[in-house]
Amino acid sequence: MTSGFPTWPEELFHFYEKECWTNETFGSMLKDRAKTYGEKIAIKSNTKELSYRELDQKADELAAGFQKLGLKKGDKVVLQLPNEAEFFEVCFALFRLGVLPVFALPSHRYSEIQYFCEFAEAAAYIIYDKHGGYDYRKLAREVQKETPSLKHVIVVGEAEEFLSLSDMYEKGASFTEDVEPNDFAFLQLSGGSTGRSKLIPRMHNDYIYSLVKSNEICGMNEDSVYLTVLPVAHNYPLSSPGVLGTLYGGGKVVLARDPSPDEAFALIEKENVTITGVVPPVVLIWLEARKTRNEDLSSLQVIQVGGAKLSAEAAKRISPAFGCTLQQVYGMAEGLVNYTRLHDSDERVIFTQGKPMSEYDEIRIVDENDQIVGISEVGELLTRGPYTIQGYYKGGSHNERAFTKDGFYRTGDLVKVDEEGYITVEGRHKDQINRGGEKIAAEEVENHLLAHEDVYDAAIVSMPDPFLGERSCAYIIPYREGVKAASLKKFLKEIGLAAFKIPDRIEFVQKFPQTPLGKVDKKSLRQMIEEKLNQQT
Ligand code: J2J
Repeated sequence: MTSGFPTWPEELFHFYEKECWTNETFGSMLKDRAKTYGEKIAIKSNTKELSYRELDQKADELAAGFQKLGLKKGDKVVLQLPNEAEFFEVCFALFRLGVLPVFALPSHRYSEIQYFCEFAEAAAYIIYDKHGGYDYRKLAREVQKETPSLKHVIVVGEAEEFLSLSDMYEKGASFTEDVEPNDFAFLQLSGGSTGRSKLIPRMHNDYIYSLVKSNEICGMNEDSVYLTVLPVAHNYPLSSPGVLGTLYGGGKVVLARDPSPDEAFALIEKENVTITGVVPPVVLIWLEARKTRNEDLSSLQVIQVGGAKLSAEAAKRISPAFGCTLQQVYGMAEGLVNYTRLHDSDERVIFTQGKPMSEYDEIRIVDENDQIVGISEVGELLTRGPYTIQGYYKGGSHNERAFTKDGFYRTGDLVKVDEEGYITVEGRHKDQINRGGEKIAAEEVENHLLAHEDVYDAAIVSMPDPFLGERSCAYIIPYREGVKAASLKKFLKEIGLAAFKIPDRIEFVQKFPQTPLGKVDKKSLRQMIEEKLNQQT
């Protein structure tokens, strides 16, 4: 494997290898499931249905096609596909070939994609032609101009001057993989807090272990039908237990184009969906919609809510409204995932974000000096375990700040833990906005704003929002009077920043409040905007 990947401490590695990991690869897992389940439907999208046998076959044919194109073990490929069956054909093909996909989101634009391609030295970029009214080929043209490593752009649909995915299948090919369970399988994206998104390297072994544990806790089996309403490249719908957990368990994955009640409720009724995972704003919309709509949702056994804090008021309404179990999920693409258990008391399910899924997850709650705090006291959550990374890809000195010397990941989340290990998320000390589950690294957007000729300084903070939980507010010190918020937003859009990162609100000020150490006092800025919002209502 090429450099840039963290090495695990040998002792820990051998311990997990013995105690936890199943020593499978994604490729071997799919082969086994194809043998067991054959013509059973694995994936159903709006346009396509694939049995386990077909998915396995397509993955082989594509792996052979990608190999013929010159992609080889250790290469990286930026993958930006919506919730369609091709996502999995491509993914499993790359897994078999040992090529690592970087899981970009459909909402990413030039700024993010160009960075991922360059940073990962991606050999290929795989896209849909058009989706959600956006033409990804236009983006590919711009990115390819700037990225010498990017040899191929492969398009699902109308390829124009690029390669068409449909020409890549080597019909009837079978493919023998040369991949080990301890190889890194893909690069997931971090929410980030400093600068750009970091890339998270996950191994076949550690990720598959997270599927095994998720399946146990979420009751997944071959009768499970999982509805994917969030963008599938997110770690949560991919693995908690998500699409990959469902396939591991031999169930059926149903892909929704979006989380609207029109789409989701119709699919739950038609496909007899048993479990789905959403973020808090989606469940709020569903709760409202449920009052007036009459689809039969009785197949639903579990609604998972995670990605951002669910209010206790909303949590209380979910089981009565949908006649099923609520499961809170608090996880992170770096590893650790916590679940409330399906038979937990209402109290637990409403007020906590669950407990770690593995008995081998280690949890430390510490104060600012890294001293362990007492039970039920709030502190930062540090964690280490059999599926939590030991470092970011090419993380450099950032790895030293993000991990302790003994390999604990600093989550940046402020939590408290009760006697039985259940965690409640109380806040965050990382400089990030959690906009309804979408994470925004303040510094990334601030740096872009600082590139504007009228901006002397910029500080981005969260502001409370009844629907998304948080939205973003940019405080700006301008060089001159008369600068307009709209022109700054337009500037960010034009440099190709994903829409969810563009500040929801911009406030102009003469100076920023400062901490005693002379840093921007973001706590005061958050209070300032909160007071202003309160006065307006
Ligand atoms: C409060 N904050 C939460 C929750 C995540 C399962 C579920 C979610 C993610 C995810 C994931 C939260 N309450 N229930 O990868 O496998 C915030 C925390 C956390 C950060 C991680 C999974 N659930 N969060 O959201 O990598 O701040 O993963 O550290 O996108 O989201 O974000 P991400």
